[in-house]
Amino acid sequence: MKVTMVHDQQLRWALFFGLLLSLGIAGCDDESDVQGAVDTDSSDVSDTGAGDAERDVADDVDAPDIADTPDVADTPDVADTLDAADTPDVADTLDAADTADGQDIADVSDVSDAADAADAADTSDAADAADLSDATETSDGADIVDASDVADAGATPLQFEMYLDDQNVLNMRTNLSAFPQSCVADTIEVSCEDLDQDGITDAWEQLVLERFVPLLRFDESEQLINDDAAVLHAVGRVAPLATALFRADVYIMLGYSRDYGSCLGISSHNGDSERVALRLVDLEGADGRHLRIEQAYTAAHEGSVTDNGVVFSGESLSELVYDITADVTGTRWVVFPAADKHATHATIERCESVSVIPCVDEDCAPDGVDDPGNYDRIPGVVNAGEDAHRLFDDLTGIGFPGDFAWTEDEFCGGLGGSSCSSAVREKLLDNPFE
Ligand SMILES: [Ca+2]
Ligand SMILES: [Ca+2]
Ligand SMILES: [Ca+2]
Ligand SMILES: [Ca+2]
Repeated sequence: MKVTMVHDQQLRWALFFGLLLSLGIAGCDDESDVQGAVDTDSSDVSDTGAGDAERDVADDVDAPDIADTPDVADTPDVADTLDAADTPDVADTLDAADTADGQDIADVSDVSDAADAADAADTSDAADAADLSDATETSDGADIVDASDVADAGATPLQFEMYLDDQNVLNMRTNLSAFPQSCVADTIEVSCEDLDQDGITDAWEQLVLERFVPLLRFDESEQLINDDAAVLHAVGRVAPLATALFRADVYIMLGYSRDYGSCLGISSHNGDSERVALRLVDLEGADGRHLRIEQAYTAAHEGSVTDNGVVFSGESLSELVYDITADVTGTRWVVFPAADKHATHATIERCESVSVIPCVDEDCAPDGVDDPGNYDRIPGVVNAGEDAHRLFDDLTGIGFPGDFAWTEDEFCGGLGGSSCSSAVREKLLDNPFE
């Protein structure tokens, strides 16, 4: 199928560039034309799909939902509405609106407020875990209102904090251990289950996915912005590494219902599986409670001759872009998907410097618009688990009916068809750091 598709695309491009040449437009050598034309998202499709159904067993087990139960009795959640407009540490001011909470006002180090603020922005299940941090006001012993969270009593609320260190690298601190035994011993108010059986707590995996999934800052010409039918959702995988220091690799497939193509849509296709990946390290060597980005990968035309994927590590990590205002969690990684094609770039400069050749060039970031915030998206993200023990496979629930996380079939963005994009599983399994 790949061969057929490439031929089709080459034919289309040949026709297209024949048109360009006939119009007297020069400056592109044939080789790069073809390179640009071969859509990199194409995938080998050899899987018949057999066996997928039986592996769907875990689909209904949505681990982080377990955390929902205590939330029901968590009446002070109402205060989250007030926290919604907050950037993290400013949130304490809003605690003043939490009537009995006056003593919190001066507490500028209240980590849990960052978590409260996060609740408003979250749409996915991990947010429910974060909701538990409503009870974390226990860190402010004087917090009377949150004492009403007695329904949650007996366990320690989940806490986390995202921040940049002095080298402009993103860190996360949390009281949730990556290891189930510690999770249980610490009586953190989340499920300590490890249903994908990789040795680390699934709630920790979900927390990591939710907080490290990047904000996507789109170009002003990006078609999905005004496409009501567009679906954007991420599928992730978190896998621990066996190293002296605690490390984990985070794979995040950025799923789009469509690649709109470049040059009048000539290379468009259903389904667009892009991705980023991170290697996180616990510099304290402990158990994932103080994570720092050690390496980052942004994929662009992955696996093609025009592969512009970049691995950032060491000093180059400081190139990564963050936003401390667009997201109420405080600090979030920002990447720049190329207009309509969605190749993911770490910086605007890297995107715009891909090429100056028409139809191969790429454009990023909203320029000259009145409402740049309208071009920001933070995708929801589900944890696919591990191949041998899948947590999420059928992607219908996130807007991609007919697509699966773990199949070898190509990803068609819920729209069906053929000549779509690389299988999601490739994005979850291929390690860009090794
Ligand atoms: Ca796990
Ligand atoms: Ca995992
Ligand atoms: Ca694409
Ligand atoms: Ca732009």
